[in-house]
Amino acid sequence: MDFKYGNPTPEIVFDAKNLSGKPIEKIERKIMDLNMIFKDKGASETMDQNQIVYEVDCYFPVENDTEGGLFFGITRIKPGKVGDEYFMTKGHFHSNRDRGEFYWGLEGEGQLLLMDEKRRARTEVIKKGSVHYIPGYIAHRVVNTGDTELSFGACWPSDAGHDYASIEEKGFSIRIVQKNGEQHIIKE
Ligand code: S6P
Ligand code: ZN
Repeated sequence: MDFKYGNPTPEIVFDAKNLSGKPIEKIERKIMDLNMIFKDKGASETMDQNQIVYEVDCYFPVENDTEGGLFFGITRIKPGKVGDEYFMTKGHFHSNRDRGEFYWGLEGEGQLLLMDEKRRARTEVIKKGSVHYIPGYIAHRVVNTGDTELSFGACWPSDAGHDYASIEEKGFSIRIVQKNGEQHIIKE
């Protein structure tokens, strides 16, 4: 690594729309990848399975599982609903449960769902300028409750790993749905 002062070229640059610079890994999640997370399976099955729900641009400067390293990402969630439930990320615990993470809002508005291993859940409003510290042992999911794209940044340890299976199996204990034009939190 080059430590000279004033290197004019940043490793990567980001805005609310994308991440660029060094090789960026791009992940797309479509309705077909997310049928199991929404409450209304009938509604998701009738939708265009190729419709993109969210995209993630990731910068992995070190190998996966490196102790002491960090990863960086930008997630963009489209506006939309499956039945009355807003588009959202899969959500996960970290495989190494004690690893934390930062999220920060870039554009749009939504809710960050946080849930501990006893399934106690709470929400934080995520929007431009909001910063969210997600401690270890806490599952996290973001829901786009607005009618524009919601984008947010994330920084997490390179040895955190992702446990999606626990969420696919049991879900979160709360969901965010729209009723009479307003967002509501419902308990499972
Ligand atoms: C990684 C970090 C984010 C998510 C992204 C998509 O630890 O939390 O980059 O990967 O927001 O969410 P999910 O739940 O599908 O990984
Ligand atoms: Zn995470």
